[in-house]
Amino acid sequence: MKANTKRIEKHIRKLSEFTATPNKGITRLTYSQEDLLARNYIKEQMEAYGLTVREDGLGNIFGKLPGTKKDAPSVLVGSHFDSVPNGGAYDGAAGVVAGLEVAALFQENNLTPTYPLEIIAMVEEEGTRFEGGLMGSRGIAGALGEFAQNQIKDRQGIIVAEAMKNIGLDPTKDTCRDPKSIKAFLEMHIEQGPILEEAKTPIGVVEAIVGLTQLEVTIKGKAGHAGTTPMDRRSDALVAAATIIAKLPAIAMEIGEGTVITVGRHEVFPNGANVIPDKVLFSVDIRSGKEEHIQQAIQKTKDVIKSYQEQGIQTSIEQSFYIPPKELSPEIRTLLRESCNQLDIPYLTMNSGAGHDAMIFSGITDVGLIFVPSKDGLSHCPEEWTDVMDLAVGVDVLYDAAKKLTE
Ligand code: HGY
Ligand code: MN
Ligand code: MN
Repeated sequence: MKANTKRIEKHIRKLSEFTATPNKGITRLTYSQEDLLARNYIKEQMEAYGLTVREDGLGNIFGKLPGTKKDAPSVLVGSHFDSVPNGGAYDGAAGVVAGLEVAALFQENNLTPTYPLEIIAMVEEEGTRFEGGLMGSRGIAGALGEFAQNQIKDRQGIIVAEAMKNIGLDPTKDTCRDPKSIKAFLEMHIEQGPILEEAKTPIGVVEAIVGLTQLEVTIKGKAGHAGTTPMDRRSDALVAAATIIAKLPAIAMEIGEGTVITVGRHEVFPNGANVIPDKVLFSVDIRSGKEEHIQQAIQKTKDVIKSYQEQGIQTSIEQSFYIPPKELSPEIRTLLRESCNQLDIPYLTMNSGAGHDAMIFSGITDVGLIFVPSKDGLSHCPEEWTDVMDLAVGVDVLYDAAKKLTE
């Protein structure tokens, strides 16, 4: 084993200290004080490993080890460092830590690459603060509007640029990378499911990532007194929303083949116990491995919502983003399988039901994604856990692949 488990453990432990909910998992919102503490730690470690550090116009962090080949494209290795509310210590962080450890191994072995190595820690993959998610990688890939920092806002109406300045970041810096400046992107991520653990296999080589979309649904009714309004004279937005939401799982089950539909976030207004709700906002997260299945699920979901015609209820739907299913680079998948074989590390090939920054990068460069096991398949919760030995095995594969891609 080449990776240093002590260093890996230290980085995971330190990053997990930067949370707004220390008693209930990791809550690290982009551009929060917790982001700032994590960012400073990551930059410090990048400098300690001999990297030249910079932040772009969204606050993505890059640590570069120059190569000998002039103006050559870089091999990027990393993941995201934001979290879901009350999430776990490994989602995203494991991939950033793996990148740091790859840099440490390059330094320890005095490796000077031909192609530059860039370790990357990205913002806002989860979409917990700014809707849509994958914001950091979409910015790098040029998939956000030119003035995104002044247009994208959080649910308190704070724009990205303002939130960035609040922690000392400069939103006017360049963000979009010329695809010709990137040779490949490698990401290690926890599986967030049970497959590797049940197969007692340390590595998953990901072949494709599901397509996903998120709808933002608004249900409008009429506020009223809970005590004096007869049941047959109500336009209760929450009853309407609940009736609609209860019909959505059947759509996914009917389409099948791994199609999933989740209502993860909802807000009730005015949210008073003795007031009939007049507005409900809720999210609908739809995923499937096949594009036609996602389109079917979107259409059926919209039909269910529009078919709700109770008196005084109005519905509206916005699609916050759509990313088609992505097959990852066959060449890099072969390279990763070869690394596993040469290191005598068992692996499985598999697809990803979770979205990842890798799917955005696959639109502009060759991408490789490896999974390491999640205990009990749990993720997006405080119980999320991956053994440090599994993290270290993943780093060994990543390090071998990064050496080959940069030589
Ligand atoms: O939602 C996802 O699949 C990822 O964790 N952002
Ligand atoms: Mn996640
Ligand atoms: Mn993630």
